[in-house]
Amino acid sequence: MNRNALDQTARSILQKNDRGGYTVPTDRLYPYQWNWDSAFVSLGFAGDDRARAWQELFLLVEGQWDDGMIPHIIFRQDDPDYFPGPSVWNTPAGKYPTGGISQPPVLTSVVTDLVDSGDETDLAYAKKLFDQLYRWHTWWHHARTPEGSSLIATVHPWETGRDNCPDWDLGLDRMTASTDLPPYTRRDTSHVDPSMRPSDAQYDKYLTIVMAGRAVDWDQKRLTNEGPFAMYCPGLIFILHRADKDLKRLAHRIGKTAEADQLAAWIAATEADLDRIWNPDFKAFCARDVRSGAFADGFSNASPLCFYAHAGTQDQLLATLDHVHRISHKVGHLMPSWDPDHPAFESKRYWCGPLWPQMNFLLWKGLVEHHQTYLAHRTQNDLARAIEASGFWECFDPTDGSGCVGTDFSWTAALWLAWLSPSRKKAAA
Ligand code: 9WN
Repeated sequence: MNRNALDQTARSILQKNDRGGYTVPTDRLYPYQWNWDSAFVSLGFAGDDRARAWQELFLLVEGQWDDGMIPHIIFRQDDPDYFPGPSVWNTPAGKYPTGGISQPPVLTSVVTDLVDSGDETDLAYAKKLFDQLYRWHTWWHHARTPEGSSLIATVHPWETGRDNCPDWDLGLDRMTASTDLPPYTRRDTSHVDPSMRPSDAQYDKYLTIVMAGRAVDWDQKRLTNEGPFAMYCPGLIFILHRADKDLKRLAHRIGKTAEADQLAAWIAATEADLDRIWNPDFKAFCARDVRSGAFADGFSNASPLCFYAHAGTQDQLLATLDHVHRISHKVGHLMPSWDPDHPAFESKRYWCGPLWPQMNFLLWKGLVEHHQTYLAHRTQNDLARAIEASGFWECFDPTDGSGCVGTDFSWTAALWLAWLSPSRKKAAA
């Protein structure tokens, strides 16, 4: 398909997935508003309609909990197409029912991107969102920090946005699936090819963690300290670290001095503790089990987000580049979600191999900001080629660029418009 036609298709996908001010990731498979999906989608609207871009974000923060968490899903209606729905999560009543965990805080950096590429109206919108964003950052740094750690951990693979990445096998293998799970029917496997989705055994464990959240009445600090699963995720840590820095800049700009000081303290504490996720044998930032201290032993597409976060020593960044170069020779399309040299690599199974548009975008930003021109070009151009050849899929097989899992996907369409299309407008600059 030629590039002008792709612009039109991308716009029509966003229109089709628009549910009146917020956008579902794709029809049927994911029929609700998801947290980091909406952040990327906002960039896609921003080139044509700034007000609509901001509306996406304002509707997302409507899901914020009293404790500050902005949840990973907002259930504005009950839709039998998705499992697990609101009655399974059974979270405390807010304006809407929601999921009981969060997702990578890209939202903050999208807000500051819109301010950087915008005008006084954008700044006014950002000011209105500031307090809610700051409360969310406070929540991460309090509710998700295990005893003695300045790095945040996660309690559920879904919270990382990288559901069945082999990164999580360590933590999932340590826990046992509850034998008391109510009988349930997965819905995802009836919408898409089941061989591209997580396994049933993984779903039993995902559900077991949800039940553990319910058992502590969704007390998030308790879930972090006592829950069945606790792992450090380089993706979450690096995305929050960048978001802390971006929010600090905004805080200074709008005169929120005390908040800027607190953000500076979190930034310094994260930097001082970063070796906690540096795997010295593998020489990369890797996921790590909180309770056993064991490291994952493969390179994921979250490992090189140290560039996006502007974190790590010179030696750590160089070793990370060596891994990205190694992998760039193994696949036709950078950046696979899991290491092609690892036995758990599967080129079409969700987070076990496929390349993900939103992860490429974050990695590209980091590489550009570090003047890594060749690899930056690969992450951008390899994805553009895959979209041109295959369409707007949720993710792509990195070996041949064919599409995987969901079709007509919102973040793929949005990032095409904001970042990949030759006719792109300023939003994601
Ligand atoms: C669970 C919506 C979401 C993305 C995640 C992706 C997938 C959900 C699922 O879909 O997760 O949150 O049911 O598989 O892994 O990154 O936000 O697009």
